[in-house]
Amino acid sequence: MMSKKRLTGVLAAVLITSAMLAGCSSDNSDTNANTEASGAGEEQKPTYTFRLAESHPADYPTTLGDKKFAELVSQKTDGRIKIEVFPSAQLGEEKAVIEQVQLGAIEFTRVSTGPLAEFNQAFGVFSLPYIFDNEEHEWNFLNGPEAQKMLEDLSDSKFMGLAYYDSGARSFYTRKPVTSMDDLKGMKIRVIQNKVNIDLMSALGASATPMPYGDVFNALQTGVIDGAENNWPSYFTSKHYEQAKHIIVDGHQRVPEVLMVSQVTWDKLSDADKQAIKEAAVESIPYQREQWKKFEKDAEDQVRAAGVTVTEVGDLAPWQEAVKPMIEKYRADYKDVLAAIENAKTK
Ligand code: GTR
Repeated sequence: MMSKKRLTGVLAAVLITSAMLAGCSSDNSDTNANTEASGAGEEQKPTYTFRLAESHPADYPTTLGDKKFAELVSQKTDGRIKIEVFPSAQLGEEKAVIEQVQLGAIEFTRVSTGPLAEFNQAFGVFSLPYIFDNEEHEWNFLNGPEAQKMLEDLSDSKFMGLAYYDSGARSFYTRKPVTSMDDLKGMKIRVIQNKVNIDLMSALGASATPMPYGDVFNALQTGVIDGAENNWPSYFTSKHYEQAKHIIVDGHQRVPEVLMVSQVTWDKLSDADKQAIKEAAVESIPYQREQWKKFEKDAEDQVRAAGVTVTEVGDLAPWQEAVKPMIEKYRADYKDVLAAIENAKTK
């Protein structure tokens, strides 16, 4: 008789396989239909319907980028490759989605490089604080060869990185007023789960509480955490600003987003289809960045209008000083990439 453990394993394998087939099965029938319609002898190109998991709502700038990407893929493949965008974490929270993409059960996703760092250590560099001076510095680096190679090297973790998307800068927001770095001491701050974030919070004297994004609103409401951190658009759309009404704008991290595809899916595609998908991803970037700019401003205006207390940090030097030792701790791991980031500084 099969042991319970083994049976669970088999069931899991069956579920995964059927999920993978679900992504492509209708495609085979489409392909067959095409073959019949166009007659024998002509080379048939397969059709596909893929899913793209997105944690943000339908009108959020990353979701708009995803949709633009899907539209361009469809255009470039004469409608043969259809990518359906599932917003609002319908397919799960980021970490669970990344696992599913690794297995090929979900084909595409847009995720933050924050949770991705637990799957591909190189991406942890983006969680190091104050490494980018501003948006221009960040994008100089993202468009350069080292950051592009990181996308390709995602294949070591069973993904193919297609493009970076903008995500602005993250700042702290809390239930109780915080107007200086010292006020954060002893507070429980929700972070995206990764090693670097945990060290960052200790460096600031706070304690890191990792949890999925979708749980943060309740945790703020019930006081399980004292605060969290994010960019203006997420602070706004998640409604965290209703519970954590004090924001201190230190912009500690610029953690870009990544559009990526499962290696399992990627390996099934023809070179021409891979090319079309890559091009579509790259062409969707300017649109996403434009949407980001608009929405970021709008989100900030809206939370200010809602009466949130905003403290601008005039002098970042004490913050940067406080995190220096933790950055040094990671220097050996990220030596080359940190040098490339330094070189990408705009004069
Ligand atoms: C947002 C990011 C999400 C998610 C979230 C979080 O800025 O776009 O993908 O990572 O932060 O804090 O979990």
